[in-house]
Amino acid sequence: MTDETKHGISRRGLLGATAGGVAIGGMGLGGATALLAGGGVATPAAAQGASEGASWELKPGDLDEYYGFWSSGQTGEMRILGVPSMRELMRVPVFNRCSATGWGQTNESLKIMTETMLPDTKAYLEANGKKVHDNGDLHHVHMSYTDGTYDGQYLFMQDKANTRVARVRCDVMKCDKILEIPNAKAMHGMRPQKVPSSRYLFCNGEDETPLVNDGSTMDDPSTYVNLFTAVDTETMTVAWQIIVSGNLDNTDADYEGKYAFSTSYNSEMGMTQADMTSAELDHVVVFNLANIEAGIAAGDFQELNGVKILDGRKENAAKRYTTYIPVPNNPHGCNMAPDKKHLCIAGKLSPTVTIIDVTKLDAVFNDGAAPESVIVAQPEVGLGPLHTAFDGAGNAFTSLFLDSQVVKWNIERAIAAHNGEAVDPIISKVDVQYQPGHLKTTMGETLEADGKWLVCLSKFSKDRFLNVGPLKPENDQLIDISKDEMVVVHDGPNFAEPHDAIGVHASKMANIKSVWDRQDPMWADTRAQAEADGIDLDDWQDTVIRDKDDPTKVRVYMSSQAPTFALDSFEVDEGDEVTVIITNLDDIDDLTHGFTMGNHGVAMEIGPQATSSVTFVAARPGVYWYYCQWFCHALHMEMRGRMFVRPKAA
Ligand code: RUQ
Ligand code: CUA
Ligand code: CA
Repeated sequence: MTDETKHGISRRGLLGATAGGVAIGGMGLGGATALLAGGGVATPAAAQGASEGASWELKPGDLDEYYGFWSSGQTGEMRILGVPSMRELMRVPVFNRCSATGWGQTNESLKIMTETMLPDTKAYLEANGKKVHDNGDLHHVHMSYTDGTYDGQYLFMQDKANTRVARVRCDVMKCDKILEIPNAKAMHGMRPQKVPSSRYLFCNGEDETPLVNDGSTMDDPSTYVNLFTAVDTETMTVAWQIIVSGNLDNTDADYEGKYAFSTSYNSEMGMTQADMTSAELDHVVVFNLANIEAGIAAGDFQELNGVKILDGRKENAAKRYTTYIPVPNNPHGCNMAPDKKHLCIAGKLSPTVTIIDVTKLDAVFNDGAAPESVIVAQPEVGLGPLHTAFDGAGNAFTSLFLDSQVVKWNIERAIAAHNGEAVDPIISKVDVQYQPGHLKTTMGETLEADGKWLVCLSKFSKDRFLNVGPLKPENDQLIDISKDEMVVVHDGPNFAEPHDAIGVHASKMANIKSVWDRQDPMWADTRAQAEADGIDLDDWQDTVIRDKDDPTKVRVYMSSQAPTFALDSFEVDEGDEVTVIITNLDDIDDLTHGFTMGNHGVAMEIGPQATSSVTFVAARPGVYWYYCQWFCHALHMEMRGRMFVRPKAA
C-alpha cells in the first residue's frame, strides 16, 4: 500500500480544504490526528441537496415506530427519543444527578449508586465530603438480547470517567444497578452477548495502569496492563477479567455466542499520543469464550480484588484464550454484521474498513491458521472511518469523521473486489453536518436489521442552528436509507454529547409499565425499615416516628394523593436527621407527585404507586414549606405543608 492510498484520496479529500490537507499532504498521520482533535468542518450546509426522503414527520398524537435509546456522553444520563420523529421522550438519570427526580439524593438511588463502590473510591469520596461521583461519561447504550435480537428486558451502559457499568430496567425505565469495576480503568466499548442471550456484558478498559496500582511505579510501563471484563448481567457482578496486550477501544459480540472482539489503538502500549500512533498496524483482540471458561474451571487465574483474572496476552497464545488480528493503525469501531459472518473494523487513521470473516476463527484457534487469514477484504471507504452500521440487506454504512460523510457500501462487493473482480463496493455517499462519530440503523445491531432509517450522530453543528454561544449543540441527523441514494431528512440538535444510540422497534417494548407495582424491589429497604417501625406500607398510616435506638433520627411516613400530602405539617427538633418517606397512592397513568423541601436542597419524584425517601439534617429552626413540584392537579400549587424545626433547648 502506498502512503497515498493508505491515507486515502477521495473526492472530498481533494476538494475539501481541511480533508485535502491530509490527503495531499500525504503523510497523513500528524495531520489526521490534528484534525481528529481540532475538527475541521467540511461542506457548507448550502451544498446539501433538498430533502426528498421518506417522511419523518408525525402528526400530533401519532406514535413513532421506533424507540431510540441514546447515550449522552459527559452528561451521564440515558435519553429516549422517538424515531423517526427525533422527539426527545425521556431522560433517565444514571451516572449523573438529577434535580427533577432526586436521582443521587433519594435513599433508593443512593443505594444503587453506592452498593458496589470499591473501598478506595469510598475513601476518596469521603475525603472530599461526597457520597457519590457527580459525573459520568456514558458513551454506549445497548439492550439485552435473546437469540440475536432485542428482548426489551434491560439496557446496559458504561461510564468511562469512573469505570462503571449500569443497568436500566425497561419495565420502569429506571436504573437498578451500578457496578464499579475493579482492576480495570476507563470502561469504554461495551456490548452484551447476543446469542443465545445476554448472559455476559463485555466491557473494555481503555486506559493502561499497573495491575497493582499502588503508587510504587509510574515509569515502568512493563507493569501496565489493560483488562477486558465480562459482567454477569443477571447479578451485575464481574464474572471474570482477562489481561490483554495493548489497550481496548470498542467491542462487539458475534451471533454464534462463541466470540467477542475488541479494537486496540494502542498496541504500542505507548504513554504519549506520538507513541500510540507510531505503529503501522494495531490489532483486534478476539476472545474465545469457551476457552476462557475452561481456563477458569481449570484454575488458570489469579485473584485480585475478588475477581478472577486470566492472562490473555500475546505471549500466552498457547492457552488459546485470545488471538490478535493485525489491522491498520488506530482502529476504532467494531461492528458485527447481521449476516452473522462479517465483523467490520473501522480504520480511523486508515481510510479502510477491515472485514473479518468470523466463521474462519475456529481454524485460527483450533488448526493453527494465521490470524490474518480471517481478513477477507479491506475496502477504502473515505477519510476517518469511525463506525459501521448495517441494513440487513448486505450493505454497510460507515461514518467518515474527516470527510463529514456517511458512505454506503456493499460487503460482498468489497470481498469480490478484494479477490480481483472489477466491482466498486461504494454505493453512495451523503454529506452530514458535521464530523460524524457513531451512526445507527433501525434494528441494525440485531438479526432483524430492517434498513429503514439511519441516525448519524454528528459531533459538530456549526451554522446548522441559531447561535447559542461558544458551546454548540451536537447534531443527530436522520437519514433515509431505504434507497441507494441516502437522504438527510432531519437535523436533531442535542446536548453534550450523545455518542451512540440504538433503534429498537416499538413492538419489542411490550413490557413497559405505566404504574409502579407497590411491592417493587426498588424500595425494598424502605419497606423493611417501615416494617421495623411498625408501619404497613400497604395499609397506609401517616405518622412521624422517632428511632428507638437513636433519638436524633426521625422518620416521616406520608402518603400523597392529588392534590394533597396526607400530613399538613410535621415537627422535628433542630439537629434531627429527618427521613421523609412518601408513597404516591394515585394509581392513574401519568399522575406523578414530587416532594421538595424548601431551602433544603431536597427534591424527589414519586411516580404513581411508588415509594421514595430522602434524608437530610434539619439544622435550622423555623417554619419550612414543602411542596409538590410535579404538576398533578388544578390545586397543585396548594399541594404543600409545613415542617416546623423546634430550636434546641438553650
Ligand atoms: S466511541 S465516536 Cu466512545 Cu463509541 Cu466512537
Ligand atoms: Cu402533587 Cu403536584
Ligand atoms: Ca496505534
